[in-house]
Amino acid sequence: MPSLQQIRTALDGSGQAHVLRFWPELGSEQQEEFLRELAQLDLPRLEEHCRAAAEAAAAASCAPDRDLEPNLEPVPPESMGSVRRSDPDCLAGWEREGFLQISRSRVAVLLLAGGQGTRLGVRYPKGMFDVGLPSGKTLYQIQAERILKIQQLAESRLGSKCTVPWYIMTSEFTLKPTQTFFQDNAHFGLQPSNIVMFEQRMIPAVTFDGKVILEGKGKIAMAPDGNGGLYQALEDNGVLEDMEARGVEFVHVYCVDNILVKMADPLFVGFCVAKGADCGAKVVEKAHPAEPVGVVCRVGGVPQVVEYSEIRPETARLRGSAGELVYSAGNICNHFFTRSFLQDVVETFKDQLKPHVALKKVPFVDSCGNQVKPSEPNGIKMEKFVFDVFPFSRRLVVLEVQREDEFSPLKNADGAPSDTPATARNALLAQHCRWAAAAGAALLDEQGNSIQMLPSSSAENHPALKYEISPLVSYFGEGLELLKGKTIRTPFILDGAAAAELQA
Ligand code: UD2
Repeated sequence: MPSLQQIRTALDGSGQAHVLRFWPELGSEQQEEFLRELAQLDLPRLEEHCRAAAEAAAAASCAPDRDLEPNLEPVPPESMGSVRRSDPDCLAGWEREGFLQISRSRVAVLLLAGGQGTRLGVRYPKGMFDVGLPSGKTLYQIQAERILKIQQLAESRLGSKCTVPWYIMTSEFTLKPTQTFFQDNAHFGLQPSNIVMFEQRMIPAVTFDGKVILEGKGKIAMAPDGNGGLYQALEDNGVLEDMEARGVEFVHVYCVDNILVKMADPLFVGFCVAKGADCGAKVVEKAHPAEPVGVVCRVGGVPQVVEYSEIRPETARLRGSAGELVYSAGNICNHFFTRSFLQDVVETFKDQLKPHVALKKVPFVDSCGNQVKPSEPNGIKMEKFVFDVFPFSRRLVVLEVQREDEFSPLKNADGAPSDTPATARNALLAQHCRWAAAAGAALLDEQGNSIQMLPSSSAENHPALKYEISPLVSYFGEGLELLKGKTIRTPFILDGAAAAELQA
């Protein structure tokens, strides 16, 4: 670890001497802790980071990139697949391919869970959030159980025991609580050795004039380096070597907050493998032009995602002759990568990823040592995005899936108009009712009235349904023959015990 003197010299040399302004006021324990934090900074590159942040913020002022828009085109049809428009044989073929790869233990899932969940407003990792399902399951538990189930399905289809390792990228904010939560819950039945948690880097927030922000007298305002920090984190933590040792060839990367995420989705994996792709993205048709999802498209002929914060509203609103949005391929942060592509990114491309600028309200201590909570943005956070490697892909494919089956993210606290605990919960419960109805069950609400579920019924039609199917019973609606001809009154949880009772 560098000494205080070495750190002081480096800070002085990069125009950041103010960072140690309150050093003499700190107690010895605080000094020790601060020193440890400072030692983790990338001091040789600090000056460049601060200057780049200030310049990028000044240039962009968060306005969209003017050069981007004239070169924008939708994804060409030959790179697209669609669950809705493909014939059942074709879908079954992709799914078979995916199951084959899973059964050979060649597929891993990788969770991006380093975010701070600021919009949701909780002080613990989002994966630990309980959206209020009848079972009380958290997002982490649902995801763990889907892994258990997909392993089991692949085993029973192909007769070979297999593992889907779960890689979880955390940050300084989320690593410890996530580890403790998994331990306290016996890893939700998964083998602890098949869960690999690793940490992404943190970088300092900077003022508009390029100064590192002090959050406390002995604390720098640090933030994770964005979900595109993944590639540096893969290298820092030897994750690709771990994948290679396990024989993993394909990685399904996803974000923590989509309650409907299909872990290691055999159809998506099989689609990407069958198309010989090195990168894949799942999309849903955008709900409306301002929906906060990136748009998968091409820029100057190269595949890319243009993030919702960076597309001009007038471009997002463009419509084709039939009234459809021209840029409708809404990114749901569900990606496929081959391990060899990730290896190329880590070895060759990752330093070419350009950070994106976000202007944020960052609490700080002023020069007199007073704590200030700004009401206007005062700081710059630089983030890399996970999909910014798409331009390096040799073959990127895009699979459009059905929103009501696969996408309901938890972003905001209850009370917000969208993407809340209530909308996530209702989306899952409505899906489970559709599965039960499709399997031939008659459903009654709490008053005993019959519920009519159509294949297209959504949470909005039936907000109060409380019929939940454990992922340990069904991964995506399969295996529910036991419900045929049964009448079920909600609230009801179909778990292993209830399934055994129904079959008795
Ligand atoms: C993400 C996508 C957006 C759209 C939307 C759908 C990115 C950059 N944007 O936007 O295009 O697909 O999701 O829901 O992917 N995370 C980290 N480390 C970080 C920051 C974030 O691991 O430093 C994780 C975070 O925990 C979450 C995921 O990345 O699982 C997405 O982060 P977000 O919720 O901030 O992304 P959002 O909604 O702005």
